[in-house]
Amino acid sequence: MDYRKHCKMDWARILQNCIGMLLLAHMVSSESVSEVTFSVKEEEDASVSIGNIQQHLFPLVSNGDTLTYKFLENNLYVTLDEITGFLYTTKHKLDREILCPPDHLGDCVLQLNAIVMPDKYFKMIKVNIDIEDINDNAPYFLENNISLSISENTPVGTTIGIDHLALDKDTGTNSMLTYLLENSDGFFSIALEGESLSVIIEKPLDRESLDVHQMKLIATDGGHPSLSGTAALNVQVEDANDNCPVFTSTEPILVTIPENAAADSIVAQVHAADADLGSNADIIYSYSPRVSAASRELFSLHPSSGIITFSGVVETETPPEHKLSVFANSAPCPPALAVVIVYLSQDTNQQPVIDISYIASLDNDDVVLKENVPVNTAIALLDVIDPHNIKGSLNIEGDVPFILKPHHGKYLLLTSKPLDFELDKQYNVFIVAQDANQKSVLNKRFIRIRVNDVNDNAPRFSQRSVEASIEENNGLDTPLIRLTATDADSDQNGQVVYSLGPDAPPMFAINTSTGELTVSSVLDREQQDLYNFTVVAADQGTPSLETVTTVLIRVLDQNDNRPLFITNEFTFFIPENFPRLGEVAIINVTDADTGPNSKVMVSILNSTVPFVMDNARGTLRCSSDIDRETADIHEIWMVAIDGGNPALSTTAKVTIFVLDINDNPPKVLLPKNNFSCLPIPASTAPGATVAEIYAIDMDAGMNSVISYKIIGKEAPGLSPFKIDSLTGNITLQEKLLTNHYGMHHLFIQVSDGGLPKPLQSTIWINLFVNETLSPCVLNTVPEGFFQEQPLEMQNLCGRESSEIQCLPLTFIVGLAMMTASLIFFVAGICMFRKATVSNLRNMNRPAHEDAEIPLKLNQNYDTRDWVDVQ
Ligand SMILES: *[C@@H]1O[C@H](CO)[C@@H](O)[C@H](O)[C@H]1NC(C)=O
Ligand SMILES: *[C@@H]1O[C@H](CO)[C@@H](O)[C@H](O)[C@H]1NC(C)=O
Ligand SMILES: *[C@@H]1O[C@H](CO)[C@@H](O)[C@H](O)[C@H]1NC(C)=O
Ligand SMILES: *[C@@H]1O[C@H](CO)[C@@H](O)[C@H](O)[C@H]1NC(C)=O
Ligand SMILES: *[C@@H]1O[C@H](CO)[C@@H](O)[C@H](O)[C@H]1NC(C)=O
Ligand SMILES: *[C@@H]1O[C@H](CO)[C@@H](O)[C@H](O)[C@H]1NC(C)=O
Ligand SMILES: *[C@@H]1O[C@H](CO)[C@@H](O)[C@H](O)[C@H]1NC(C)=O
Ligand SMILES: CC(=O)N[C@H]1CO[C@H](CO)[C@@H](O)[C@@H]1O
Repeated sequence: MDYRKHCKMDWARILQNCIGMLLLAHMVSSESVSEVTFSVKEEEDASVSIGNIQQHLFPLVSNGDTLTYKFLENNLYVTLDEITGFLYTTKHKLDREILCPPDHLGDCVLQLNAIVMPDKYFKMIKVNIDIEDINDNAPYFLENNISLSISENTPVGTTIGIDHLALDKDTGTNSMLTYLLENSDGFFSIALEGESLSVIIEKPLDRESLDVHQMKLIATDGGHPSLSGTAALNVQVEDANDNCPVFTSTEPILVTIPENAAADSIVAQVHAADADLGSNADIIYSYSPRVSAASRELFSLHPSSGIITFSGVVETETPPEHKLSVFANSAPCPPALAVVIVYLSQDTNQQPVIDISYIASLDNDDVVLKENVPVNTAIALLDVIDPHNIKGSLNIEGDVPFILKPHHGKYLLLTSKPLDFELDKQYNVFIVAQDANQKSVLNKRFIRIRVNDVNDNAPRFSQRSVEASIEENNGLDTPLIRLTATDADSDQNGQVVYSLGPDAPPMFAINTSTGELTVSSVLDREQQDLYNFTVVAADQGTPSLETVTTVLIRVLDQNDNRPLFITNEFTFFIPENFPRLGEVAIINVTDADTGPNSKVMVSILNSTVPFVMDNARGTLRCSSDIDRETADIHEIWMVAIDGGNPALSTTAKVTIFVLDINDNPPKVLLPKNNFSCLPIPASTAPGATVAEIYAIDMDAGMNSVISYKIIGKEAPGLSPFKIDSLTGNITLQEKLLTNHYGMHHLFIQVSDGGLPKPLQSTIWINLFVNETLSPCVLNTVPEGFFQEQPLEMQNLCGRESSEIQCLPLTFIVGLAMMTASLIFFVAGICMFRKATVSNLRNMNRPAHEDAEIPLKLNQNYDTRDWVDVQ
């Protein structure tokens, strides 16, 4: 500033002198004024010749006359030789940078006025000395220690603006600066674009390997030889990962405003964007420390909006140009730099002023609107005070949901669209006064409109329905699932409270604030495997808005149920000679669990039984021959095991009664063979039992009831012997006479009572009748014989009713018992057939099995079982 002032005064003096000279020049004839121009390099030593005035004059001097030359005014820098007319430099060096201040435009010319004497040759000469710039000033940095901090993950290629242009007092190429970075090791380069200098990252930074890069920034001018200035450039690598603010425009913003612009009018707005979210994207704008105090006073920068407003207080010495370097700070990023250059124009025209009267309520100078205000809500009344009647108009800049509507010569600011707090919480509305052509902005005002929340959003569940599952036999107060609903409103209006719907079973509970659903009792899948109920999310606005979602809780199975046989003791009846792999019975097993826990395998515990379990069909089958005569009852144990882990099991007892089939013919035990012979004394009394036949039958019931009959004899004719069909006792019928003497062969049929076809065996009974008892020896029996009766099935008592009386009482009792057991048996068969009906029906069965087989009552059989089974 000092040199500038000094310079100004210098020029004022020169100007004064000039005016004096001009007045003088008016007195002399205009022809007597001429102008010469010399040029001299600045900073020359003393007594360097600049040029000669005389050379520029016509040789109009008479003989013997000598001309003398003289400067009109005193000056320090140039002397004029009175005689020769030569101009010389003095010990006061011509310093172009002092004589012509840096902002001086055009050539730097020292203007002097010389006069030529004597009077008869009087002439005024305007001497212009063009001071040529030499590269005598080295570039310099205002700060010789520049510090930057850069986040280590700032990507390669990022440009970081630095407000550290070097200065050079020379002009022209002598002040054209180029910049060079030394010791950067390839990490950084420096770039100059227009007015802004920036550091460019060339290689990925790694704070862990090098946290401070100490480099040298060199500015070199374009002189010959060139000069340079240096500054230390230290880059601190910050350990952070963040996006950094970036100014939307890298070009300097050039603004011209009238000096007398209204106070608080908006000059410009800088805008930087940070790709981060939330508070990481907050940007604070600040002036670079190099912005002068005067500029700061004149232009205030709003730290959050980046709006620069004009204070309106312009002093006479306020410089016309203001370079405002604005940093966008977002820790820990290095600040981004934008440059705003404001020129104060001395246009004396008064600009139109925008006057705002607010209609809507204000809070801290901001307009506050509820988000649900209708379209066309009036916000403010605006007026243009236009002293010079420019006839401009008011307009809103940019795309905002507000319009200006002319209103009795003023303007109403109205809402033009529905507002939504959830979309935009705040609007910066710029009102501009423009001239009639809408070309230039004459004035600009700014209204900040804040939107207040109204409860216009109901909570929203992220899913329409929610599903969760829990294993049965859960612990108490087990957390099931956390429901979350969001509400786009703010504060109370957005605060969500959860509750259970009216259809929720009492064992469920929900935490009103966290939405965590819990179950407070032990669940049993076998009772209920699915719970389907609603959960309500309500906000806290007035009135409150709510949303309902459906919750589906599936109860998962645990192996907590044993397999169950339908009874613990099964009783089945099968006929002997049952076919191999024939189905004995269906073994029903149930398991209340599900999945593998309910897959039941049934097996037989006894290893050596003629039965197998067919799990594929759930049937018990025969595995080998069943012979009632070997075993008429099988008691086996079965176990049912489910597929759970650990598995559960149940055992059941299965009793299988083997029903008789007439598969054994009677076996004659006595006499031993066909050749046994019995002597009968002739004196034997009639009616005496002379011989007995004893036969047995392995079968049971009627199948083992044996009857005897004489079916043939030798010799033919009337035989004195008769056989008791029930006991097999042979008795003498009449007194033996001599004609009876000799051998009697009786062919006896021993028959059982099986139906429909009894089984028989035959035996010869040989009786030798003689006067004396003598041993009887037999070697042969008759080959053929007289068949007494046709071989056929006979009722026990014969067909004639007259023969009934022959039956002894015991037989009738036996018959009654047999009838009774037959009834039980029929009932048993019905049971048995009921269980096996479908299978048995299709089976190829031997014909005799259709017969009704009476049961033989024995110690292994107990009628009590019948009661049990039924
Ligand atoms: C430059 O500044 C840094 C940090 O502010 C400091 O460490 C360094 O010593 C300074 N260098 C000079 C030459 O002043
Ligand atoms: C809801 O959950 C919160 C956070 O876990 C807890 O502090 C609060 O006690 C719970 N409320 C109920 C009623 O359990
Ligand atoms: C749950 O109940 C709702 C309403 O009663 C019904 O629409 C839905 O189908 C049910 N979901 C299931 C899986 O049963
Ligand atoms: C036994 O199982 C069969 C076939 O699975 C079924 O039809 C029948 O009803 C069951 N019987 C009982 C008593 O559960
Ligand atoms: C089968 O095993 C049970 C118990 O071990 C036993 O009481 C029963 O007599 C056995 N049955 C057969 C036919 O071996
Ligand atoms: C006795 O002879 C008859 C006829 O030859 C024969 O069928 C029967 O088996 C014989 N009985 C015995 C016990 O040898
Ligand atoms: C058959 O003979 C045996 C032996 O002599 C005798 O004990 C039995 O009482 C006789 N039976 C009849 C019905 O006479
Ligand atoms: C065949 C046989 O032994 N016959 C005898 C019958 O009895 C008389 C007299 O007692 C004997 O003389 C026979 O030999």
